[in-house]
Amino acid sequence: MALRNIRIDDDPILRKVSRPVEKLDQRTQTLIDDMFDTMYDAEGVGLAAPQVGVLKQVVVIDTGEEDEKMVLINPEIIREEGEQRGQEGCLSFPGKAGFVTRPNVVTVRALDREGNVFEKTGEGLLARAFCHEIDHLKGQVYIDKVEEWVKRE
Ligand code: GNR
Ligand code: NI
Repeated sequence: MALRNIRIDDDPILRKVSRPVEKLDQRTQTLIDDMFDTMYDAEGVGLAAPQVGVLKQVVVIDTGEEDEKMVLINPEIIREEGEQRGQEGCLSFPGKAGFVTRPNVVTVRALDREGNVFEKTGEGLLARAFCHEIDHLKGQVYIDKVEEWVKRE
């Protein structure tokens, strides 16, 4: 169990583009384990490597729905369908939430932690998480896509 520091707010690393993983070495496996530990500790449903300061295309997701503990390496969105408008938050922007429109159904192609290619279709929150995390790998953050901020007292 090892926690990594989550980069927040104006940390410039959050705006940088991540590089594809070329070989799934021990460093990457440890990164994945630490990302799960960090995500569960912070009670997030997903985490992208740049959020812990590593500019590699690695994402972990666990929405708490049926497909638990997903690892996505070098992910790409290959299909999008429909539209959903819903609330989004980000561990890198604590204390904020806003409404963002996303596709309602999203299919990704990625490598799992063993390096096997897989495709996965998600709907609702999982589709939203796919979009949110893949945006992180491109240096894009949800705060630039918010249509309406959620008011907090
Ligand atoms: O914990 C998180 N919740 C969330 C809610 C709606 C849409 C996306 C997310 S991802 C976020 C964790 C995070 O910051 N991942 O990058
Ligand atoms: Ni985020």
